[in-house]
Amino acid sequence: MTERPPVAIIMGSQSDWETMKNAADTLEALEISYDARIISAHRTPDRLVAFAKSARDEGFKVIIAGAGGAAHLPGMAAAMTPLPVFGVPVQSKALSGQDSLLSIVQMPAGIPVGTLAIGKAGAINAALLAAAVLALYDEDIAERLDNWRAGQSAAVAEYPMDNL
Ligand code: RP5
Repeated sequence: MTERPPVAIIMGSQSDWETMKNAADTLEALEISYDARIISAHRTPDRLVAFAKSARDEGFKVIIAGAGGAAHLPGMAAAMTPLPVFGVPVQSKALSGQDSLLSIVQMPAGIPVGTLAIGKAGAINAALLAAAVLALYDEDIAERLDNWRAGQSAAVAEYPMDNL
């Protein structure tokens, strides 16, 4: 039997994939498998309920949820699963993602959504946080995450240069 991917990346729309692909690419760099799915809280509510209620039994350990505008997807998912949910505010056209950010971050006490930065940085960091959670119980992932971070440090020059 193939083991289920530990990370689910869900997003409200195909249009979110450009942003959420950064989370997927980061997980791939860390050799962590994932399932990416389009689940809209308002357009496909039944799909959301089915996914969120079965996510733990399906073997997922962490959920990354990206949405834009009235970004209720991460909060609704978190309401229906005990798994950690990391929310990525997708940059919206109307309000540049401030609407997404506020609607994800301002969860009333009791149902947490770990909220990241708007857009690409948030998607990458959601994947790194997911990896850090998995690394608590998986030494191989911990080692790959350590190496990834060391590589990032090594890529930063100590002195600035002209005309790069
Ligand atoms: C949200 O509405 C999605 O998360 C997306 O960011 C936003 C716009 O969706 P589309 O109109 O591009 O499908 O549900």
